[in-house]
Amino acid sequence: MVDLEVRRLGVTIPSKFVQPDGKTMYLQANVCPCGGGGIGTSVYNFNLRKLVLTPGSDAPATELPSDANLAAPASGAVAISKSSQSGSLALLNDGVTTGSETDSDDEVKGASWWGYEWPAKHRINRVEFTSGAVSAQGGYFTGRPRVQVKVDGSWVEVGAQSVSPAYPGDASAGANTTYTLTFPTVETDGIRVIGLPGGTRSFTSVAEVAVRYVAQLADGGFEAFGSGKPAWIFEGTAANGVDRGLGFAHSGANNGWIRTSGTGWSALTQKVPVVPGTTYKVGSWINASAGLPDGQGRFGVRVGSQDLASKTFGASTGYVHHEVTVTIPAGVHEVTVYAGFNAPGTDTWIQLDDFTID
Ligand SMILES: [Ca+2]
Ligand SMILES: [Ca+2]
Repeated sequence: MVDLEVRRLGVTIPSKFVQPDGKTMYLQANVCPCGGGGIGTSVYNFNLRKLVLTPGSDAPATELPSDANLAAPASGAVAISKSSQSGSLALLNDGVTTGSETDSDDEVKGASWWGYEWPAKHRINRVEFTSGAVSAQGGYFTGRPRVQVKVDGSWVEVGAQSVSPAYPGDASAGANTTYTLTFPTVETDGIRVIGLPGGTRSFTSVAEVAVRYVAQLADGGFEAFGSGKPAWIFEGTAANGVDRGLGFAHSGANNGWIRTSGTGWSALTQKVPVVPGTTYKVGSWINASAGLPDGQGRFGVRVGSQDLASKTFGASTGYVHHEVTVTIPAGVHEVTVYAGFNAPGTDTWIQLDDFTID
């Protein structure tokens, strides 16, 4: 469980140094002084790096939503990066958001990344990335960093990602600044924040990367990016989608929509992790067309097909805020937030935006 940059010479794991547990050993590698790796020297060195192997497990993830950092050292998380200027990534998960490590390595890199691999799978829906030092030479991403997870050994972009605050994509991203990336729950044994490094020396910096599985709604404002699975699921037979930059949003550029001339129930839904016994306020903004009869729109929270709390609505002349308060029953760790309507058989639509859970 270690990310090795093996562009080195004479890579060996000498059996002399394999420890009695059979899992702890030392990796020996050299870099040619003529290649820039040994400035001020003219000889190869004997360089050992400790290597600890942990057998992997394919067992399903078991954690429930909490505020715990799943990348804390006790989790067995192994920090990974493109490069490490100091040679140690211990700063990534020491719980301290000051300090700085960089992947400055005199290479014009196509990508920089900071993250973790674990010997077992975890449920994850939030990454808090804190930058390190920033200068004109580097320390920031050009454009927006993205979250990728390991799927069957390959890195795959996570869908429906949101970042808060917005990432500027230049040096104004700032030093020791935390950006929270949220997305629908994924189950994985590897995660990283990746992007194009900026600055005249092409590198990024980091002070901390925290990984969590929390009670949260993903892409409540329909502004998310990422090519993977969407946050919202549609149920029913109506036409539906996302308006992008059409001026119909409650806030931002985008909103969800459902429209039909038919009949029957149609809704957007999302499964949301929750903590039993906790009381949540769940909100949405919905604009319903003139054709929607009173009481035929419904916004709420359910477990399976059982409503925990809901509120009906009809036609409106603009966005209306709907909110329900729900206390999660014992033993329930996931609820479904939904908003939709029973269609009257004439052209009817709703626009949806800014779902929240607090
Ligand atoms: Ca740290
Ligand atoms: Ca929006």
